[in-house]
Formats: sequence, structure tokens, C-alpha cells
Amino acid sequence: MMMDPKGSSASPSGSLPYPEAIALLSKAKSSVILSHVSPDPDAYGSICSLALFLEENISGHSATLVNVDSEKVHHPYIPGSERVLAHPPEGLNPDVVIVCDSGELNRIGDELASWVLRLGKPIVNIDHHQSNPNFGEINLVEVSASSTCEILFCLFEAFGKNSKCSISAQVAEALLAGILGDTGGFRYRSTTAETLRRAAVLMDCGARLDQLTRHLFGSVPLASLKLSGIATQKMHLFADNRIAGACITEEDYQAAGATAFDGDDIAELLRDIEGVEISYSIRRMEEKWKASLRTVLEDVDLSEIARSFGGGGHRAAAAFRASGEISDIVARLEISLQNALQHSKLSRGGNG
Ligand SMILES: [Mn+2]
Repeated sequence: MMMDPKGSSASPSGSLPYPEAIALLSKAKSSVILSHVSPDPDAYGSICSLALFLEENISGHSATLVNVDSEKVHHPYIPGSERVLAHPPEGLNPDVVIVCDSGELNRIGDELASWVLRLGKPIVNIDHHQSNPNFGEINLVEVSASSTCEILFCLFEAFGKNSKCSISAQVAEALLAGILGDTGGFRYRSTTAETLRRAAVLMDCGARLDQLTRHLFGSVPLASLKLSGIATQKMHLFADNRIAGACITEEDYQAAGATAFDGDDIAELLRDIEGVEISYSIRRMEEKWKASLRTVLEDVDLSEIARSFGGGGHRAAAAFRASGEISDIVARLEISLQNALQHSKLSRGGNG
């Protein structure tokens, strides 16, 4: 479907430097496109849609897709995902580097980040994380955007204003996968009326909402479900049952037959318990503890708490990694969360 040249302005993303990004990308013959470790649908949807869009619309353009975890995490329902490599091919020397959905450059993995810096090519940074320090030459960073894929939609729309660029069915499908993933199926506050209008355009372009929904929310691996069972049994409910958290050890993973990439959704599962306002999960991963934080309270900023532990993220969903004694990490974290809850005017505890 051709894009409407009078199409909606991209507010709130309308003030981003799309013309600069378009100028740079239009003359690039090649690109390497990367996203964060443990890729979620937005991390994959953004790099895949961008690669396909550039190749379909910029004559002679060739994109290389890299994600260090591509051999462990699969999103086969996202068009282009089969092209994602775990390492850049030897001697690759692209005209431009594009980093998607990564709150800082190191989120693509330390080794890959060093490789990018050694390349010395212009970086386009496309992201929606609160903590993003604008590490690119061009930064399409909009914290209020539901997803990196929604920012890309605006970029593609801006492309279409100057030339006959179009969003193909496969690009649309990859974009909608990212938007659906990050909005929990249009359930979170980051979903605006504009998000829904853009999703409608993507459906007009051929994206299949029902199939994506089934892949994203209706096909939980059995081992992952078993791990959730263990997590709910071990759960620590406190602060008048308004905070729920669980620590998942290596033994728990073994008992469930799960891999390190299962259990991503446990913090969400605990958040969704009736009455719970803040949740966390802490999972043993690669010699470190990985904490995920979630809240339903609009006036609680979890990215700030995650930052105090060396992590980052969004207000309602944030994460950090820590090494050290788990009981110390849990104790410190629970105090921080309890403190945030006490300062919330929206908590049903009636602080307001
Ligand atoms: Mn995202």
C-alpha cells in the first residue's frame, strides 16, 4: 500500500530528526542493523522491518542483521528473522550502523559495541528507552513512543512523503509484531489512539493481527509455564500484598526444563495478580542475577530504581543485572520498591 503523502503528523514523534536520518540512509549502499541482547519482539521487529524496508526502497541497498542471541532466541513469525546473524561477517564494512531498541550502545553486547566503535561509521540510534543517552550521530529517540517499531513507522511514513516508498506486507507484519509485543497487545498506557491508527494502517498493508497475537500471547512453551508455576509458589507477597516478587535459581530452571531465555514474563505474571501494584523477578543468568521490575502505578518510575542498580528501562518496566549475594540484592531491592510504593499517591494504600 502506498503511503498517504498527507498522512498524519508523527506526533509525539514528529519532532525527531527524520529528514537527517532519511538523508543519511538514502545514500547508504549498505548497513548493519543491531538490537539488544535477549531480543524481544520489538528488538527483532525493528531490525527486520528496517532491513526489509531499506532493501525494498533504496536501490542497491544491502542490510546485514546482527543480534548476539539470535541462535538462542527465535522469533520465526517475524519476516526477515531468519537473516539475523549472531556475529558480523568477517570484513564487513557497512556505510552506516543502525542500533534499534537499545537504551545504550552496550545493550547490543559488549563485544559487538566495541566492534561498532572500531568501525567508526555514523550511528543511527532508534529507541524509546528512558535511559537512552543519545549515543548516535542521529538519534530517533522518543521516550513516549510505545515501541521502537512505532518510531520506525513514522520514519517510513516520512520516507514516503518525498518518494514513492511503500510499506510491504512483510515490513508491516514485522512492525506490528514489535508494537504488539511492547504494548502487551495494546493493553499498556503507552498505547495511544495514534498507535491504534498506525496499527490499522499496518493491517491495511497486510499485517495479520490474529496470527501475531497467537504467536506472541497464545503459545507459551511448556517449560516456561512450569517455571511460572515454580515462581508463583516461591513468590514473596508483601507490603499489604501490593508487592510481589520471586527469585528463580538455576535449580528452578533445571526442575522446569527451562532455558535461560524462559521466564522473561514472570515479572508480568506477578504484576497481573489482583491487588499487586509492583512486581519483580530475579533470575539467575550467565553468572549474574537479572532483575525485571514492573508496575501498574503511573507515578512510580522503575527506570530510576533500575538505574540505581546499574540498569535502566521504562517507567513501568525496567531491568538490571547484579552480581553478589542474592539475599543482599533482594533486601536492597525490596526496600527501594517499598519506598516507591509509599510515595505513590495512586497506590490503593491511600497515600494520596
Ligand atoms: Mn522496545
